[in-house]
Order: sequence, then structure tokens, then C-alpha cells
Amino acid sequence: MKPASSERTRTRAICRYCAVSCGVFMEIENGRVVSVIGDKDDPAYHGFTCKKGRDLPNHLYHPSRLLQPLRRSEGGEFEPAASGEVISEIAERLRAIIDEHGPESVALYSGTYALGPPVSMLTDSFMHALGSPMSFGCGTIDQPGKIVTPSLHGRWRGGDTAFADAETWLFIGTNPVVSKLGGLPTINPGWHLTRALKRGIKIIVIDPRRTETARKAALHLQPRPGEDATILAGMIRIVLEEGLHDEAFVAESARGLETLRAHVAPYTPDVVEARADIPADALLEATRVFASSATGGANAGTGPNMAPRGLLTEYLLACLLTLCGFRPRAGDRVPNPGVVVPRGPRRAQPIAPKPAWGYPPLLRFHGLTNTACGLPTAILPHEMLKPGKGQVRALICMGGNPMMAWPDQIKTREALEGLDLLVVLDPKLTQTGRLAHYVLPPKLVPEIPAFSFDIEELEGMGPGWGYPVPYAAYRDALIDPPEGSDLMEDWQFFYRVAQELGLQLTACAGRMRIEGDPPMRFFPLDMETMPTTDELFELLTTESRVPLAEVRKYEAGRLYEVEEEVVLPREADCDAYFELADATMMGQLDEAARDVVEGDGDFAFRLLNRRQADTLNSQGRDQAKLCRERPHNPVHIHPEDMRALGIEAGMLVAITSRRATIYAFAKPEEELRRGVVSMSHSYGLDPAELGPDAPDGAPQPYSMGGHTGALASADLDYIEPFTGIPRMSAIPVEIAPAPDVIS
Ligand SMILES: Nc1nc2c(c(=O)[nH]1)N[C@H]1C(S)=C(S)[C@@H](COP(=O)(O)OP(=O)(O)OC[C@H]3O[C@@H](n4cnc5c(=O)[nH]c(N)nc54)[C@H](O)[C@@H]3O)O[C@H]1N2
Ligand SMILES: Nc1nc2c(c(=O)[nH]1)N[C@H]1C(S)=C(S)[C@@H](COP(=O)(O)OP(=O)(O)OC[C@H]3O[C@@H](n4cnc5c(=O)[nH]c(N)nc54)[C@H](O)[C@@H]3O)O[C@H]1N2
Ligand code: SF4
Ligand SMILES: [Mo]
Repeated sequence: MKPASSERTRTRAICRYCAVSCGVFMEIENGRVVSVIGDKDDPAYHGFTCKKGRDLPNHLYHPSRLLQPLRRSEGGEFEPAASGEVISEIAERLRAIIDEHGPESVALYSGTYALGPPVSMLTDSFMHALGSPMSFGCGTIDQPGKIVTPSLHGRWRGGDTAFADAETWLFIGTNPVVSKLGGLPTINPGWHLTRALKRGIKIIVIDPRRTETARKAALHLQPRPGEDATILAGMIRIVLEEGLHDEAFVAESARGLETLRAHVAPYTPDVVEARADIPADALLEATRVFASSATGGANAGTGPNMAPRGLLTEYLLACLLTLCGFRPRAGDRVPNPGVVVPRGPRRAQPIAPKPAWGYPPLLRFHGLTNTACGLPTAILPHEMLKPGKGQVRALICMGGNPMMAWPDQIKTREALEGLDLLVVLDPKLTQTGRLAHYVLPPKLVPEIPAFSFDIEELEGMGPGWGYPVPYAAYRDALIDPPEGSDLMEDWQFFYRVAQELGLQLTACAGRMRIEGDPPMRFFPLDMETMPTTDELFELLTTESRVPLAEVRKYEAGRLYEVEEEVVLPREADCDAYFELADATMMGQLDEAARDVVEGDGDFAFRLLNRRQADTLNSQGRDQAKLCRERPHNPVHIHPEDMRALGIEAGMLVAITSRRATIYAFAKPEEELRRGVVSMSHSYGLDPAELGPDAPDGAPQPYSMGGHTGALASADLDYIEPFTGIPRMSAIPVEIAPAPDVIS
């Protein structure tokens, strides 16, 4: 790193405020980042930045950023402590807990910031070395159906249809224009959408709200939420009845067609109309436009995944793509053969299904187990609260904020408060951190190197993920952490605690490999001398096409001339197939056919989740420029519903679910379906701040905006039988004016 200069210098850099990892310029003065600017010449991001990235200086130098670890004193107050001491104390307390209660009493929660390397290379090994299988992540409170589906249906070794090549695209309950996730390339989605629209792509959106993405669509269906599986079953029925499927492709690559046909039989257009409240004609038109296109793709997002039957929705969507033959074929170009992520050749053949759940450990609730998507995080508070063998007594929370992210905030708080040890790794003292025994703040990019490996690797997650071009970026640390700080990198916490406990760690390279890729590799670490971050990145890229040393030379992003690839033909001995009629899913289809539309009794409205452009989950609420609406998290309601309920714009309303009540200011939104309300998530105050005597479900002060997760409950509402995600969207609620609630 160059010595700090008082002159303002502009340098290429990578923004890691969120996982999109834009290639940007950073301006640095006196060793501090003073601005973040788009880099028009970046060949993947094309100058894109967002308000969050541009506000990076306020994140790095915010007065609330923690610059040294905190320890809870005996009196209950936080006191600053040296990192070395904190590491030793945590190791000692972990050892005592394990000695008394066994290793499975220690759990890990990997939040949003735990998903990328280098920390993700060590977390599994750390838990394994401790002997605990209790490793949870945010995937099971996000879109578990998406990750589990390839295990039930199989996946395509030829990759996904590229958005740039598609004639049509179906977005179900995802708004990638804002969330930058789902179908559209994550990398500057607006740029890709504009180009696709110019060449005439037909976008279909299924969302009860007219979203920013829906505004660009050729067709927009605004159904009753929670009925996506019904709609997809109806679409499949139409495809099969009208012979719109790709018969040759299905015959060669899939099995179970006739069984699927029988199980979707009840879902006639009229039944779908009655259930999902979309006109039968609109369903027919959308299905015909979609299925008669030559190439296409589809994505479901958090909306349906968090609503009831999210897994079935994802499964039926995968079946629809297979039926339409929307899978890259032999001879099709491979948009990105892999730059730093080693990839095997793409082939026009399926990878067979494998068990999706039933992996150890068996939890003590609902027969839930480990799954292709990990352990069900919504059940972790239950495992903390229930005494007896298997009770979780210690939690390491890495880069997440359970109090604002886990469903059922009341239960989450009770569970976290009851722990013998809660360690939180976070740059801020969050609502979760306030309940912790130790908080360890990390160094942040660009105080540490940034690398694009995880973005490229995420290609395996489905269409839109990964880089649509052979791009890679690496940038060294550009500045020192703030003077006088005592910070470490997140991964170093796991390394140093393991060192104290005498555990051997093994770095894992390639967590997202699929059959046909070079297999995952494991590298035992030297536990005497701590490796550098770059040494870990070297391990990650031992088999990459372009060596890390080459990528490092270019100081941020660049396209690489890797040999062009096309999808190879099916191997002669391939006997894998896509499964169109998984028995569990067919059982759920039959059950769903008997569902009745929920009555309009006590909980007449359905609460939908939505992302806000300027904040990222619970992050950014303390950054004044990002919280335009601050202090509110308004509840969007259709004006006709407001009139019927006697609610005026800006009036405070109470939103009550079976679990709790939150408050929000009403904001009229014509473009919502009637009978639904829509709010952003992870807002709100820690209920602990209401004081120790506040009863469960006591109203939250509205001044910080209500937290919709407080309304969810794995005990009182639907929970997906295998992934364990409870209802977190389409939550039944009552809406009532509450102008007299004072806060
Ligand atoms: N700016 C910003 N970007 C983000 C995030 C953020 O907080 N801020 N979060 C990131 C994260 S962690 C994730 S997982 C992604 C999520 O990305 P997305 O899944 O695209 O999330 P949303 O924008 O909330 O879009 C969900 C949509 O589902 C609709 N919906 C709700 N319930 C239903 C239903 O039952 N059926 C149907 N068909 N639709 C429904 C909602 O109206 C909403 O428009 O975004 C990521 N990107
Ligand atoms: N009601 C409701 N609940 C939801 C959702 C919803 O739509 N509605 N969405 C769900 C989804 S999709 C997700 S992914 C989860 C998110 O769940 P979480 O990941 O648990 O929640 P975040 O708010 O993203 O928390 C990220 C934390 O990481 C911290 N952080 C930032 N940078 C770093 C870093 O470099 N190192 C470390 N150690 N920490 C860092 C931030 O300060 C923040 O506290 O929430 C889920 N919960
Ligand atoms: S989308 Fe915004 S916050 Fe995320 S990396 Fe890009 S500029 Fe940074
Ligand atoms: Mo997420």
C-alpha cells in the first residue's frame, strides 16, 4: 500500500458494500476514501454504481462503526477490549460449553456477509473441527426452494439460458431492476434489460404489485399472493394440453411426463382464475407467449419462496423450463467458460437428481433435517429454547443480523437472550450485537483486498448469477483501517479461535462445484503461522484458467481472453434425466389442489415483502443519505382499500398478524393489487429497547419503522415441511387505523 497522501487520487477499485461487487473508481485523500464513482470503461459494470456504494465513505467513517471489539462486562455494559484477549476468552468459553454440553451445543449462523471467500473457506472447517453439525445460514430464510430444486428435478450440465440470448423471460415475485437478483444479470441489470428490450425480448411478470420490472413487461399478471404454485401448475397443464412442449427434448432428457400430466389435471384455467384471481384468458396468453418462444428463461424470487408452497413453486418452474426445452443445447455458446473459477466442460445433458433432505443432523422439531440448502434457520431459536440434549447454548453470528432477519422477532430475542455465549462479528453494534457477549468488528473493503471469485462462482445458482462475460477483478487493499483501531478480517477470527483451541483448519476451495467441474479441494492450513488473505485466494484459484497473479496485475476488472467454448453434445453413456414427477412434489400438488382460498375473516390482507433501492436488508439505516423515508418504513396500500378502512395518506396504521402488531404510516399505491399491503423488511427497533417490562407483541415505536419479520411465526403459520421456511411473505394481517398510538 502506498503511504497516505494529502492529494486526492483516483484509483480503480471494487465496491463490496453489497455482493454485486461493482467495478468503480474510488477517490482517496489522506488515506481515506472520499468518494465512489462509476467506471464507464469497466467491461462488465459499464459505469454502474448505486446510492449505497456512493455512500461508502459514510459507511466506513460513520461514528457508529466499531473500531475495536466489545465485551459485555459483569454489570451488563459493553466495554472495549483488545482483540487478542477477546479471542482467548471466547475460545475458553467455547471449550467450557463443549465440555459440559457437547459440541452440538455450539451453532454458527452465516449471514449475508459470510457467503464469500476468504471467510467462507474456513467456516465449515471450523464447525467440523469443533465437532458441531449446527451450521445455519441465511439461505433457508431466503429462497430455499431455488437451492433445493436441482436436487429434486436435476440440473443441466449445459448451464442456464443466458438472458442475452432469450426471446422471453418470466419473473415470478422478483424485482431484479431494484434487487439486482434473479434472471437479469446481477451485474448492472438495467444495462442488460435495456438491450434485451431493444431486441424485442418478451418479459412476463407475475407479481401482485406493479414493480419497476413489471413496468417493462409485455404482460403482467397481478395474482392473489401465495398462489404461484397454482399458476405454474395451470401453465404446465396448458403447455401439455396445447402441445407447446418440446417433445423431443423431453423424451431424451426427462421422465415422469405422464405422471406430471395427471397431477396438474385439476388445475384448469378456470380453477386457476378462481384461486389466483387472474383471468383465465391472461393465463392462456402468458403461457402461449412464453412456451412458444424458441429460447427463454424464468426466475422466481423471494416473493413466492417466502409465501406458502415456495418449494413446489420452484419445482414446477424448473419443470416448465424443461418442458419448454429452455436449456442450452450442443453447439450453443458458453457466455463465460470460467476465468478464476475452474469449470469443467458444459454438456447438453442432465445431472441426475439426488436426495434433497434427510442429511444429519435431525432437529428436534417437525422432523426437519439438513438439506441441500442447509439447516432451517427459522428453527434455530426453537433449538436454543428447548432444554435437554441438543439445546444450542452458544452462537457465533457471522455477518448477519438475526434480530432483524430471522422470522419471529419475539422468539428470536428470547432465544438469543438465553444463550450462554453469543459472539457477533459485525462492523456495527446491531440489534443482535446488543444482545451479545462479544462483538468483533472486521476490517472492510478497501482496507482489505477484494476479489471477484464469489460472483463468478455463483453462476451455479441459476440464470442471472455469475458474470455473463469472461470477467475477473482483484484489487489490493487501498487504505489502512482507521488509526487506533483494533480490527481483524472476518476469517482471521475463525483461524485465531481455532489456534487457541488447538484445532486444525482446512481451507475449502470450490463450495459451488457441480458434477463435471473439478471437484472441491481442501488445503490443511499451517496453524502456527497465519496465512495471508492472498495466500487463501491463491488456494482458491489453484486450478483456474487465468492465474491469480495475472488478475492481480490489472488492478480491478477486465475481460480475459479465455478460449471460447460451446456446449458439447450429450455423452453416449449418459443415463441421467430430469425428474418431472418427484413423488413428494406430486403429493404437494395433490394437496395444493384441495387448498381453499383463505377466507377474508380476521386477517383479510396479505403483507408482501419488497426491497428498497437504497438500503440492503438491515444495513444502512444509520446512513442519513440512504434512508430517504427514514424514520419510516411505510406500508403501501391501495387507495380504495384505504378509503374502505378510513385510512388517510400518512396516517399511522396497525398491522396485526397472528403473532404481533407493528405500526407504519400509510402510503397510497395505485399499482398494488387490492387486499394486499407491501412493506420493506428488516426495519425497526430492537424490542429490547421497549424496556424489560414490555409484554410480548407490545407495539414497536413506529419512529424507526416496523419490522415485518416480527409478524412471521414458525409456530402459528405455514412452515414448508422440508426446507423449514415459515411464511415470510403473503402473511395474513389485519389493517386498522391507529392514529392515536404515540411513540
Ligand atoms: N437494494 C437492495 N437490493 C437487494 C436487497 C436489499 O435489501 N436492497 N436484498 C438482497 C437480497 S438478500 C435478496 S435475497 C434479493 C431478493 O430479491 P427479490 O426476490 O427480487 O426481492 P424483492 O425486490 O423483494 O421482490 C420480491 C417481489 O415478490 C413480490 N411478492 C411477494 N409475495 C409474493 C407472492 O406470494 N407471489 C408473487 N408472485 N410475488 C410476491 C413482491 O411484491 C416483490 O415485488 O435482493 C437483494 N438485493
Ligand atoms: N421479514 C423478512 N425477513 C427477511 C427477509 C424479508 O424479505 N422479509 N429477507 C431474508 C433474506 S433474503 C436474507 S438474505 C436475510 C438476511 O439476513 P442477515 O444476513 O442475517 O441480515 P442482514 O441485515 O443482511 O445483516 C448483515 C449484517 O452484516 C453486517 N456486515 C456488513 N459488512 C460486514 C462485513 O464485512 N463483515 C461482517 N462480519 N459483517 C458485516 C451488517 O452490518 C449487518 O448487520 O434476511 C431474511 N429476512
Ligand atoms: S450495487 Fe451499489 S452497493 Fe452493491 S457493489 Fe454496486 S455500487 Fe456497491
Ligand atoms: Mo437474501
